Amino acid sequence: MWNLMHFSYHFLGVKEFEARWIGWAGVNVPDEIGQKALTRALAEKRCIPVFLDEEIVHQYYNGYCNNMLWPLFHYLGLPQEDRLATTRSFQSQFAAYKKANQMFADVVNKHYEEGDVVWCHDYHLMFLPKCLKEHNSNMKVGWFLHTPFPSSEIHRTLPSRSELLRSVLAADLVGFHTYDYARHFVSSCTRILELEGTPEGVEDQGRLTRVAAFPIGIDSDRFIRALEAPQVQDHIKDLKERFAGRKVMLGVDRLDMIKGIPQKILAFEKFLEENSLWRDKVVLLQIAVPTRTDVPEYQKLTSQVHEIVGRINGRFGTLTAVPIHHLDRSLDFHALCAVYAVTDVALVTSLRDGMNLVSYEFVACQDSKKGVLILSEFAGAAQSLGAGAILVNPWNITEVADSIRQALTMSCEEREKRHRHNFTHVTTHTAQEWAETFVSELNDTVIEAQLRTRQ
Ligand code: ADQ
Repeated sequence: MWNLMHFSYHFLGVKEFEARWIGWAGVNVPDEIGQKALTRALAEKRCIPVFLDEEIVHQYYNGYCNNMLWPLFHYLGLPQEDRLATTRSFQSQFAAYKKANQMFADVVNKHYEEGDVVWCHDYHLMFLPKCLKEHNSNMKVGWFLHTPFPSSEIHRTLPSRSELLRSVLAADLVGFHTYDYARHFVSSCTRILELEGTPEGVEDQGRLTRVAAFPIGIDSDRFIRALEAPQVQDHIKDLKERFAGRKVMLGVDRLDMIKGIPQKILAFEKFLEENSLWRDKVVLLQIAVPTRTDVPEYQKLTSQVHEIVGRINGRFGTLTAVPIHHLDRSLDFHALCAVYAVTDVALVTSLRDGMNLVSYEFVACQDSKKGVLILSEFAGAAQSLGAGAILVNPWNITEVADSIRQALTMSCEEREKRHRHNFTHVTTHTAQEWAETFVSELNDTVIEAQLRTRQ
């Protein structure tokens, strides 16, 4: 889990990171001997584990993070049956959230060396900047959100709305994928906390927290290089044989409510309904890696997707072929690159998504084929890849079905033009550049406490 990065940052003419990672190991290790062994094993990878017990994980990670903040930040209401229960358990879950964040802070403080900068990641750690600054006001602290930050009208429904905003504002630099998310955050601070928003960020009694957009990217070279690897070429050959004579459409998602997988499959059904000539000429590969499998809402989603896929395959399948291949698992890196490379049309229909890196990975693997990207207007990526993609409202399955037809019949020139735009973006706005820009801006912030010492 990517919870926190803890950097020693050296500026030696060439920028390079010497990073240490601090994060929850994702497993319960109750005994001290086990904890010591895991700590030693992870040290080689420069990772430092935080140990959370089962009850904290239940209340903090499954509860407050994934049952409260995750749906709220993606504009998805709580499920009807969970509403009252969540309202009742809010206090204990928020207490666990703060406790867990303090446990992260204790580990950071133990390993912190003067000159380090600390980069906190995501909605799991909104309370961390405050914990760190209370312990050491000279520490440079950044916080980055990987999800959308919702409109202030949504954020103000959170019982802990003010406390969370104030904790994040303790950071020196606060980053989001898009300007919209940054703007929503600043509006929440001005409306809920009555602070002053400035073009640089948010000001509270003379102290400025800088707020800005830092759109993430991928390591595009890694994908482009992988396409030359023999294993990937073998996979490509197999897939081409397997789907010869049919256009390949692709969805790659974590099986999560926000990814709009049922909506995507229903749109594909509508396309098949309305375009009978395409029925045996197109196949949809939906690769959905299960996540948060112990959360009932995710179990329901899995059953719902299986039911829809079964119905459509029963309806449009033949003795020799089915229109949808649905896999409930992840693919290894080489297989994933091969699938991206043979795809004619990628379908990203997130109902909301901070950025969506699948769309970037698809574009990186498409320099020979120049396939079409159909992309939700509610994914952060719509702001960077919108000019090359076909943008859709994923809630409107008629519109998505029409865009599938448009993509499948698009001229080579048009595909080339759109692909060129996106490929240039993906290969120039990389993950490395994203990290360097954030850390360099964080380094450049001047901490109020240091200013006072200089005066
Ligand atoms: P995610 O919600 O996980 O990330 P995304 O950005 O699409 O979404 O990244 C998913 C990653 O998992 C990709 O690298 C993809 O290749 C991989 N993946 C997904 N399904 C897979 C499968 N079936 N098999 C193999 N690999 C699979 C969160 C936010 C996003 C934001 C990122 C980064 O929700 O909005 O873009 O963080 O900030």
